[in-house]
Amino acid sequence: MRVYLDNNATTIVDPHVFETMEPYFVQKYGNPNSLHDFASETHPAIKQAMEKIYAGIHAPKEDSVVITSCATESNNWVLKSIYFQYILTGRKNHIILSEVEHPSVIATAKFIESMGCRVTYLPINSEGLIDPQSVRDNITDKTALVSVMWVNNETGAIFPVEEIGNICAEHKVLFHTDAVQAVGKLPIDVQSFNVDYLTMSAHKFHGPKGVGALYMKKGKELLPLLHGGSQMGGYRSGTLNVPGIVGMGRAMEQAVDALDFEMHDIRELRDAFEEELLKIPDTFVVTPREKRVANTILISFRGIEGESMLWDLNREGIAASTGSACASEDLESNPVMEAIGAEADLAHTAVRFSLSRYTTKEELDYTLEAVKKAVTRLRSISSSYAYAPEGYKN
Ligand code: 7TS
Repeated sequence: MRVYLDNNATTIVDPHVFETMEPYFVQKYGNPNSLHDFASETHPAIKQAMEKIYAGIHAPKEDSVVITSCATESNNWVLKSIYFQYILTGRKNHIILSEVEHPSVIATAKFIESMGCRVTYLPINSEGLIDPQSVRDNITDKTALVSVMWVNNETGAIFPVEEIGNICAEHKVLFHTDAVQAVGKLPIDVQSFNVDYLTMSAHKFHGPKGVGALYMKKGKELLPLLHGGSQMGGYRSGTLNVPGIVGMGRAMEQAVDALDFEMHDIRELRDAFEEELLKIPDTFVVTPREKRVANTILISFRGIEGESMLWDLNREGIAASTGSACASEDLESNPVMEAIGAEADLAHTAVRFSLSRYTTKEELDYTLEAVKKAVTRLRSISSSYAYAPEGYKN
């Protein structure tokens, strides 16, 4: 059996999405900006796809949704443009983020920090959550931007973006949220709370890789990301990725349609699986279930390196993760485990299982047995587990 439980890293392309994209490679391949029928026959599909993306986040027509190549690009754009518009010009000198943002936000913040911007990294508490009050406490009249993700990719924790957005509005500070892990898992309505910029990525909700987007509120426009032609309103020039846009639109539509299923049926599957995992002695999960999206489990198995567990599971055909794939090659401990202050030996024990609407109970039953087998094998050879003091093991 092959089981894919790394859906926070990427998802399978929904076959309907693939079908919708297919004609735009070999049949309708015109450049949408050209002046002939090869071009104009792509226009209805692009228009429809953009309407679906707007509808999926309830964006009003006057606001912009700019298609990018990925969430990393959207996140880089927001922070770097804010640097050019507000920091470099001396109007402001400060931005605020959570300390567990995706590396595409953290690394960009470090870069603009090296160029003279002050950056505050807000801590998370022992449940992996953010206190909105900490945003209020750190805002000054020189703060240009607050950037806090909607859902954490490691734990699945839902951050209080509504409260944070309102605090930003009160203080006239711009607010960006990386909603990559929220699309398709929570209802998104950019008109229901204060948000100026919102990042998305199609491959996290059964769309194609290489297509992302940035929502941008009217009146809060960033500088153009790529100068050139007039594509994407001049904000991101370059020939449109027609199949990608068409695919993202269809994926967004399906994500909205499947939302109830994701929020309820997947939650039931996840909860039952998690309860069984937690019956294994010396295991724990950071964020309480009701404060998480329905698909994610970040679980620690005391005495077992996360990478060893992945190795054993992979041999059984099961794909899981120790955290963000973007950071997993350097064998660093999970950033969230570090941020909550987990002891060094525990910080390396986290394993992330992330489900999707394609996950079945049979796959989870199979995975549970494989995890139990791996725990027995790995603990029998674990020096840290074997030498644990009395009372250390329940
Ligand atoms: N933001 C968040 C919250 C993410 O989870 C990711 C990818 C990105 C941005 C980057 O997205 P991309 O479109 O540029 O690829 N996160 C993960 C992960 O958790 N494991 O692998 C990739």
